[in-house]
Amino acid sequence: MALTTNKHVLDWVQRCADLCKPDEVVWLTGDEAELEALRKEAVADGTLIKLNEEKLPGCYYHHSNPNDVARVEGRTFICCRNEADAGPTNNWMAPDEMKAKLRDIYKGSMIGRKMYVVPYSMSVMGSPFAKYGFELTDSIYVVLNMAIMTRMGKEVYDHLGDSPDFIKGLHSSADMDPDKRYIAHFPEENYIMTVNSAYGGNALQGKKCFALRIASNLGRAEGWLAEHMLILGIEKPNGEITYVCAAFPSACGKTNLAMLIPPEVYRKKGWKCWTVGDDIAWLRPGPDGRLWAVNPENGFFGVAPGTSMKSNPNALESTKKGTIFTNVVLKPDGTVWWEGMDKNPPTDAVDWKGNPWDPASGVKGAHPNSRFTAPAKNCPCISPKFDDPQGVPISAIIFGGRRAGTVPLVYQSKSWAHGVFVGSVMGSEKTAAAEGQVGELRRDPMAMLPFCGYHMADYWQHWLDMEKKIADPPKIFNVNWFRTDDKSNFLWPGFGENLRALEWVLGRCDGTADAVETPIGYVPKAEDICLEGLEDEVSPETLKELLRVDPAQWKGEVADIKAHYAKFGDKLPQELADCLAALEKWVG
Ligand code: GTP
Ligand code: SPV
Ligand code: MN
Repeated sequence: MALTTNKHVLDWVQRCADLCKPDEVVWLTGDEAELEALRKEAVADGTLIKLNEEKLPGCYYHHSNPNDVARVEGRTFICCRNEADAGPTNNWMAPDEMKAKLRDIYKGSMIGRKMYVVPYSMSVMGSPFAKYGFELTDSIYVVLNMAIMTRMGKEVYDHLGDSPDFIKGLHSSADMDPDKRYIAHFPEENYIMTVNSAYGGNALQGKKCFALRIASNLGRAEGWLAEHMLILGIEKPNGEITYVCAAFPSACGKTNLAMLIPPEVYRKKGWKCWTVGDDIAWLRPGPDGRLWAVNPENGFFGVAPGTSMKSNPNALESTKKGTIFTNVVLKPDGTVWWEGMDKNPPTDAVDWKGNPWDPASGVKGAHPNSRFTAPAKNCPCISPKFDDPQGVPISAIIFGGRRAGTVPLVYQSKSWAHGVFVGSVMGSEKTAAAEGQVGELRRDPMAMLPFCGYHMADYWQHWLDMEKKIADPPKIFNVNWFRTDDKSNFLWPGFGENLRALEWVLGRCDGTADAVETPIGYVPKAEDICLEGLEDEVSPETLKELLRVDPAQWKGEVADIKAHYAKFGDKLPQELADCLAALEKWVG
C-alpha cells in the first residue's frame, strides 16, 4: 500500500510501474522486520549467502555477475539539454534520446519481479543539509545496501509532505546485459536512471549518482559544494578537535585516512582521530563565516583488499556485524577473506566468482574492487558529531593523489584561488589494479572527474566564487603519500604515520608551524615534520627527498597541466590560467 498521498510521488511511481510492469509495487518502510524478511528472501533465491552468525552476526555475502564489478565511466551520462553544459569530461546524450533508449530497456523489465520503493534521505532527516530521494528498484541486493548506506525509512514521507522537491531514481537489473548498461543523470529534472548493473557506484543511487552528480548541480545553484571527500576530526592532547576534509581519487586512501589510528608516540601524548565520513562531503557556508561539512551517507562502501588489522583496524572492525560483503573470498566456516587481510589465505575456499579457489594458483581470490557495505555506527572511532544536523566546521581542505615523483609529501596553497588551482590539476598514477598503462597519469580534478555533474570549468568557477561566501575559509593543502625511490619502493610509510603531515597542516591553520615559500606553495622544512618514533623507517635525508621541489620535474608537470587545461578552452577561469602562468615563468 502506498505510504504517501504526495501526488508527485504517486504519479511518478505509477508511470514507472506502467513501464516496467512489475508483478507488485512494494512500498518499503525501512523497518527492521521488513528488512529481515527481505534478507531471508534474498538468501532463499541465492542472491545472498548468510555468513557465520557467531563470528559475523547479521552479515551476508554476495557474488556479482562477473561482468558487473565496478563503475562504468564509459556508460555514465549527463543528460542536460545543451551538450556544452556537460563539458568535455562527461559523456553526454540529449535527454529525449536517452529516455527513448532507456524506455525500450525498462519496458516490461520487471515482469515476474517486484518493484521496491526505497524512501531515503542523504544527511540527517530534517537537517538543513537533508535531501530526499526515492529509488525504485527490482533488486533486493540494492534495497539492502541502500538500507546501510543511506538513512532509509518512511519518515521521509513526513519530511517531504506534498512537496515535489525530491530526487527521482529508477533502477532495474533488467537482464544485466553490459551493452545495455546505462548510468544516466538528468540534472534539470533531478532524475537518475540506471539499468543493467547492481554494482555500488552504479546502482546504489544515493552515493555517486545523487550525492555527487546531481548534488554538484544543486550545490552550484544553491551556493554549496558536493565533494568526493572524507571528513576527519583530529583531537589534540589538549582535547581540541579540528576537522579536515580530503579529496583523493577512487582507491587512493580516503577510507584509510578517515579511520586513521595515530602512531604510538602520538597516542601516548593523547592524540585521537574521529571519522565523520570516508567518501562524500557536503559543504555549506555557516552563519559564523566558516565552511561546515556533513557526510550525507550512513555507511561505508569500502575497498576490501588491503584492509587489515595492520593497515586499517577500524575499517575491519566496522565489518564485523550487519555488513554485506561483495566479491571477496568465502571461507568454508562462513567467514570471509581477501588479499592483504593477513598472510594466511584459506584453503577449501570459494573465490569471488564462486569457484573453488587454490591460493597457490597465483590467481587472486577476491576481486581487486571487492567491497564491504558496513554501517557507519559500527566504526570504533565514529565521530560523536556523525549525526549532528549542523555538521562540523572545516579548517583545512586537502587534495592528493598517487604520484611517484614531483609532488611533495605535503604543501599548502598560497590562497583560496591558488588552492582551487592545486585541486584542478591534481592527478593520480594508475596502479596495477586498474586498467591502462601502469604509471600513466590521469588528471582527476578535486577527485571529481567521474562525478562532477556539469562542465568542469564551471565547477572550478563555482569553487572560486565560494570564497566570497566564506569569511573564514579553510586553508587548502595537497598531500602525496606515494612518492617512491628509484626502485619503486614507497619513501613514506603512510597510513597512521600520515598524522605527522596532518599535524603540520593543523599547525599551519593555527599559525604555529613553519614553512618555506616555494613557487608551488608553502612546503615544510624537514624539521617541521615530527619523526619521533619513526627514525628507523624514515631518515632525515629521506624526509628531505619527500619534501623536495625539483624545477626539472615541475617543468614536465607544467607541460602536462597545459595540455589538461587546453581541453577547457576559453571556459578556463582566468585565476587558474594565472596560477599556471606563474609556474611556467618559474620553470622557464
Ligand atoms: P574509494 O572507496 O574507491 O573512493 O577509495 P578510497 O579513496 O577510500 O581508498 P582506500 O582508503 O580504500 O585505499 C585504497 C588503497 O590505497 C588500499 O589498497 C590501501 O591499502 C592504499 N593506501 C591507503 N592509504 C595509503 C597510504 O598512506 N600509503 C600507501 N602506500 N597506501 C595507502
Ligand atoms: C569510488 O569508486 O570512488 C567508490 C566506489 O567510492 S563507488 O561507490 O562504486 O563509486
Ligand atoms: Mn569514492
